[in-house]
Amino acid sequence: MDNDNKLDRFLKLGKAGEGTYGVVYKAKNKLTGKNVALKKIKLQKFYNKGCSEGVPSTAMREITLLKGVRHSSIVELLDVMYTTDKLYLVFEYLDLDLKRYMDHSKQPLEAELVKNYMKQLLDAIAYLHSHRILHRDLKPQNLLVDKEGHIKMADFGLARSFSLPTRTYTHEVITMWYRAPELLLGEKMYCTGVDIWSLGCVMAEMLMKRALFPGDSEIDQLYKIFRIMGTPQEDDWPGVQLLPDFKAAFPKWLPKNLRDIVKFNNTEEEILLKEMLTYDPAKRKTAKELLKYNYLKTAKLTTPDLTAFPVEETIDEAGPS
Ligand code: INR
Repeated sequence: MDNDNKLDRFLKLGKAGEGTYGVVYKAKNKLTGKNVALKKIKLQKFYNKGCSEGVPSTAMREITLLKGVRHSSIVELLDVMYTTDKLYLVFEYLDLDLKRYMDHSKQPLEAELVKNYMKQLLDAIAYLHSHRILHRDLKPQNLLVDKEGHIKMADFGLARSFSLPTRTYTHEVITMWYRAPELLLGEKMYCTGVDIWSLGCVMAEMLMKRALFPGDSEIDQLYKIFRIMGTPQEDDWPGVQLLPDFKAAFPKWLPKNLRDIVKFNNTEEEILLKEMLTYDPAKRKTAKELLKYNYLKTAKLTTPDLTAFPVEETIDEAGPS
């Protein structure tokens, strides 16, 4: 199949965003009239080492994996096109990400909307983890929302085939606000708990309308966590002092009550968030366990308030009249 011709099936409508590895365009499938997200990834020479036809085998393996992922709360990878120096990933398209939605809303998200989103996100994470896939970079920018109340994860999985970067392809700094403490302390054997921590940070942000731990460097990130959660100790997190980047000289902060920082709507909400922000990754509940919590039993599809987001007019199938 000639991939250059395949690309002609899409009409680029404009830039949607910039992911970690490449620019994302809003595009239209000329045949079906459906909008898609077209993600262009420039392949560096490095990735081509030892690979036939210029396609990095690790990336291709990962993409094969992604194509097998099917969940209502994960953006669907529809197609993959590649040339010698570029990869094009075709995804389903959603008009808005959670970061923009939160930036534009005047208040913290409604309790019912937070619950709705948490149910869908934990469901998606349980699905990914059951397929032994870690997202590793959950954050509001990677969570796409629609007007019906769905939320979908994007920009995941690829992070595994390319090593954890510190900057995007345009040299933008990658946020550490959602990074789990075990990662910040240099744990190499991290597991599914890293995604639960990130999701906890996202939940707190939906309730506060600002980030819970907005660090601007690795040490600032750790200290932002420590100042609220307390400096981790051996009694609540056995083995923490043995992690590569743990320092005996860390200031010893006492834990604050999260209730004094996050304005909870009810106790069940507070219980769920506290579980997700448990220090010891071994004690942190899994997505499957959290899905059994009472809080989520009453979750239902709740629509976001999109009055501040007029639906932008795009060229439709018939073209401009
Ligand atoms: C929007 C994005 C809407 N939709 C930014 C965006 C602003 C407004 O990145 C996006 C995507 C979409 C998107 O609709 N589908 C996907 C991004 C990505 C994958 S990725 C799929 O992987 O994060 O670049």
